[in-house]
Amino acid sequence: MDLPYDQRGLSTADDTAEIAKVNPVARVPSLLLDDGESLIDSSAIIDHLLEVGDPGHRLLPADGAGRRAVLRFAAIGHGVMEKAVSSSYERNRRPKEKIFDGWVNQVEGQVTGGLAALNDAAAAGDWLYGDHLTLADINAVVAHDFTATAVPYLVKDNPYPALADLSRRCNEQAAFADTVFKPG
Ligand SMILES: N[C@@H](CCC(=O)N[C@@H](CS)C(=O)NCC(=O)O)C(=O)O
Repeated sequence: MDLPYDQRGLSTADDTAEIAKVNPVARVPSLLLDDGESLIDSSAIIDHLLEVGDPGHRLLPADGAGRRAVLRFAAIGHGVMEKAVSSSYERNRRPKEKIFDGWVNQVEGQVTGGLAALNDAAAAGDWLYGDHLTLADINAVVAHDFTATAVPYLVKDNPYPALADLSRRCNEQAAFADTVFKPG
């Protein structure tokens, strides 16, 4: 959207007090507006950014079946990311002997269920909805790419080829490529 912003990388494990200053439940992402208002949860942040940056409703139809379809795909992508985070926490934030494989399998099944649904939709056409990129594609690509970072073995051997291809096409654009996480 070409909206200017500054990004601060804070860790939910180490910077809890700092994050809690803008979000009482100490989670990221949070967006601080210029007047100090804080928006919390990516859905509320996206809602605001679309209002400001997409007045023509190109990324999310204003109403009707199109809006519902895009929000449904976006929610699947969002769910995939939440469950990939859950898997990562279960495996990485517990002492080894307290990791419960049954729970890891459960949440990873939710990740792969969501990715499979997005892959089926990606296989049906150039874009998940309509004839151009929407929030549905953005969330699907971010979900795919985030899974590749947080739970890489779930996307090993290219099990979601249409989704991977959508990701490849989108990442040819700077708007996607510039957001790739670079551990620093
Ligand atoms: N529904 C939230 C989920 C965000 C999320 O999972 N954030 C993690 C990122 S590591 C977090 O804040 N974890 C710390 C916690 O949940 O306590 C959103 O979309 O913003």
